[in-house]
Amino acid sequence: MLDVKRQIKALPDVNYLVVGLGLTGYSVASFLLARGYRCRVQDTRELPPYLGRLQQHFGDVDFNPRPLDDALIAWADALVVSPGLSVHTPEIQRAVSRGKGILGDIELFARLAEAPVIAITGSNGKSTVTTLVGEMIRDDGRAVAVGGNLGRPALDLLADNPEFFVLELSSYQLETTHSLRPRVAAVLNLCEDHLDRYASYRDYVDAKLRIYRNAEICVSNADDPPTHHDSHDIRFSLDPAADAEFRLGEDDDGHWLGHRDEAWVRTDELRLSGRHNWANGLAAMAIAHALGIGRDAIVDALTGFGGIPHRSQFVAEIDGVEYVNDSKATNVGAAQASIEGRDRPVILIAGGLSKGADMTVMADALRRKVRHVLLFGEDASRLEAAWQNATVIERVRDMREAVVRACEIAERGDCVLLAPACASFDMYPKFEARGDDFMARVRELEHE
Ligand code: UMA
Ligand code: ADP
Repeated sequence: MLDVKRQIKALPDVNYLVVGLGLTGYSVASFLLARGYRCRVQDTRELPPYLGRLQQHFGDVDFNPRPLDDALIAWADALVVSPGLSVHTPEIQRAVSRGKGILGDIELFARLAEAPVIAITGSNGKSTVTTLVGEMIRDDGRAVAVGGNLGRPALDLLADNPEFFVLELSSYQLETTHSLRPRVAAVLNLCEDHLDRYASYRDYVDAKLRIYRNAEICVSNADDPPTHHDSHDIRFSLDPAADAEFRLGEDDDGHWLGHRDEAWVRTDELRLSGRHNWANGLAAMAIAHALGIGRDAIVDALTGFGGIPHRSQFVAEIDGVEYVNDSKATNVGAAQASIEGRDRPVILIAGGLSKGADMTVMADALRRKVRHVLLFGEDASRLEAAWQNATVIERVRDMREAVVRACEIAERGDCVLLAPACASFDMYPKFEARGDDFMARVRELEHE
């Protein structure tokens, strides 16, 4: 049994059915069981990833490896649904029609959190901006807990009792959240993603924009109007001429990121590469400034931050060819930004599950910057059809063949970039495993 000394605010004393036993389900079930709430757990999988660990901590857990049926729904007062499951499934809709509460881990967190919450969403850049804001707060000497869709699940952060919580939130998590009142809420950008789960792009955007409900301060992207909330938003922009509080500036020496006309940091002082990361830097500056974090801490964090693994991660330079792992570029917007961010001609490795997105929007970037595309994975033929007139396309079997072919094709001065524009689940358990595979294959080249 976990030792929970500090009693965090109480939740209603009702029957909780934890739906799904991945990382979120584990965090919710542990939280509830450790505090003595009545809790049952359901998952369609016989052996979901966190069952063993839950049993190890709590002994005889009431685990139900079967579909969400009427008996379970009848027992429950509230269903705490994992983000990987759509609330639009007939089973969950049956629970809704029976008056059961449907919530997610972020909803439980929102009811319990006592410190201000900074909530960050968007199609891309969430993890980078969330991590950067955490670093800025830390560099200002304040206690901060960072997590959500990235790293530690939100409920695990409560025990830290910090001065600020910084949460990365996905559209899935926002759908089941009602009580969040963020001190600052940010939507970084919007592009097509997760259309395998939403009936329309509008539904996906609406789920993201829920983050602004009851927020004290809203931060949006001046260059991406669908992210806007209202005229009181604090905005950031990559357009030097924009009327944005935090913006990119330009002078004879190059570019800078700053507040209105004040240059705070020159882009050549940043360790992060690519214009998309300038936008991420500006977003983090806007959020931290809104919280009252000092300029020195903001600038120190920006210049010290080397990025997160699997996001435009430099792997090696072999015979004048650079190899970059951007396995986290799992949608069209991310892959496009990743390609645009390279200053060399690109040999692109892409493919996987395209999640119903329109792949043709990337054709222009491919035409301008990509010499050759190596494609594999379940939706390779969809991508090939969308990109066939843009550049040279070649199909390969797997990552090993992709890296070997890329090495044969690449010329000194090129960049071999893994930016798949797709999810990895057709061939890997997660995007990190795909990135690790790429890096391992590149290391094999180094030893040849
Ligand atoms: N599943 C079943 N049967 C079940 C329950 C789940 O087959 O009964 C499947 C789901 O369909 C899904 C998988 O199990 O394919 C995992 O689902 P989950 O909800 O259990 O996932 P968690 O392990 O809890 O991880 C989730 C987030 N995953 C998703 O939203 C899909 C993680 O984000 C997040 O880090 C974690 O909670 C902690 O908050 C990952 C992600 O891919 C990185 N997020 C998407 C993204 O960033 O684009 C939204
Ligand atoms: P998320 O958590 O939203 O997936 P990450 O910070 O992990 O975002 O970045 C994932 C990938 O998205 C990066 O590797 C890069 O390819 C792309 N990306 C990052 N920031 C941006 C941005 N501001 N605009 C477009 N694409 C971006």
